[in-house]
Amino acid sequence: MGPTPAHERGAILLRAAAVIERSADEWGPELAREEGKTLAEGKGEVLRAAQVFRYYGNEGDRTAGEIFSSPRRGENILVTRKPLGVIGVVTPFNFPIAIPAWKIAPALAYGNTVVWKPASTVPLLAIRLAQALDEAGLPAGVLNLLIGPGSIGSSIVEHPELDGLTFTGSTNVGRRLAAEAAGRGVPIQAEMGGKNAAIVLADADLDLAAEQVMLGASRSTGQKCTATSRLIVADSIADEFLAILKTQAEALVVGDPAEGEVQMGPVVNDGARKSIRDGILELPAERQPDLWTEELFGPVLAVRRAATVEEAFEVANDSEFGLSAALFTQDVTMALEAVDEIDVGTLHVNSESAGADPHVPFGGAKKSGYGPKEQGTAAREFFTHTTTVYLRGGAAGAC
Ligand code: UN1
Repeated sequence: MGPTPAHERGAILLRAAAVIERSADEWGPELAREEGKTLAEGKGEVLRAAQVFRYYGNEGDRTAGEIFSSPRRGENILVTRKPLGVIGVVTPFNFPIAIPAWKIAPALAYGNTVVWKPASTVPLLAIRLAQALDEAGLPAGVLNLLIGPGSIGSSIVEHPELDGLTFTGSTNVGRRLAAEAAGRGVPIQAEMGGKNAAIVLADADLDLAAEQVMLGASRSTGQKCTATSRLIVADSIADEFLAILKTQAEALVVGDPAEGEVQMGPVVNDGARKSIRDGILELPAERQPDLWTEELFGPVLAVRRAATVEEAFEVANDSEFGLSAALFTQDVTMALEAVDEIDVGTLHVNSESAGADPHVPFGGAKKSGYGPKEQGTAAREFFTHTTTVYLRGGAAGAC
């Protein structure tokens, strides 16, 4: 009988994409209410989930493996791919439908089954995604949604029949799950912290840079692993730039995300609010440098000045994380130098540090990530394993 053809699996994902897309006007506001981001971001995120499903829904039309020349006559070497099996998916609160989409869509596209534990703060959007797949005709038991406390994540990783685990969330939890998975020989993909720098060089268009830095720091109320949380600004323009940024920060409309004109809603819950506030206000003087190094996961921007471009890049690299960075300059030579010098998984030149597209790799350098990257063809590296097939004809003497 063989496995379900990739095109058949893809057809289900494409139908799910259509359900998600046509539900965006309803689920976007639900997402905003449940998670706290703005209505525009909520709807945008739902549409992004549809886009991710559409991308992986077409995976059957792309290459399924590789063929190599053999050094021996009459032989071909094929590299085929198979699903890992049962994939545990553990997702964070900050993108209640987009992050699950970019884990679950490739897991299913490549023929795996899924046991999914979403963050306990965002069950509604998890249910919506499961409904979309159900309506699209996903067979029962292929996706299993477990709603409940964090301990469910540990139970998933401890399960003897788990074949792979994909996680996005805090560095502490990610490292614990990675250690546990490694101890069991289970492959893991973990996408964790960021402390992403925006570097504004002296020649930058300061208005553009200020607008983008603000977006990077304030969208989703700073609760993105790709958010801009460090600003490095060239000494010579620092006063002018910080004044523009201050004006923009003061103009930001903060409030109830259900109101259309609001640009920044609340953080996810009171615990988050307290830990962000304490991270700034209760910080003893000797621990001030922590603001530069620790991810607060809120709309907080630590600022440093740099005398030279070299120093700016050095300071940008001064982090255990390496998820994303943004560089503002009009000088292509500087941009190319940044590509070489700044150690990150994603580099934005003249745009904010956040953002991801379904067809290109996403993930961090250094300690931001563990295991293969997400999205695009990178996802295939994690959700499949290869079989190298040495293939010769069967008739004796045929070659
Ligand atoms: C984005 O920058 O649009 O948890 C996506 C996060 C990341 C996703 C960021 N995994 O914030």
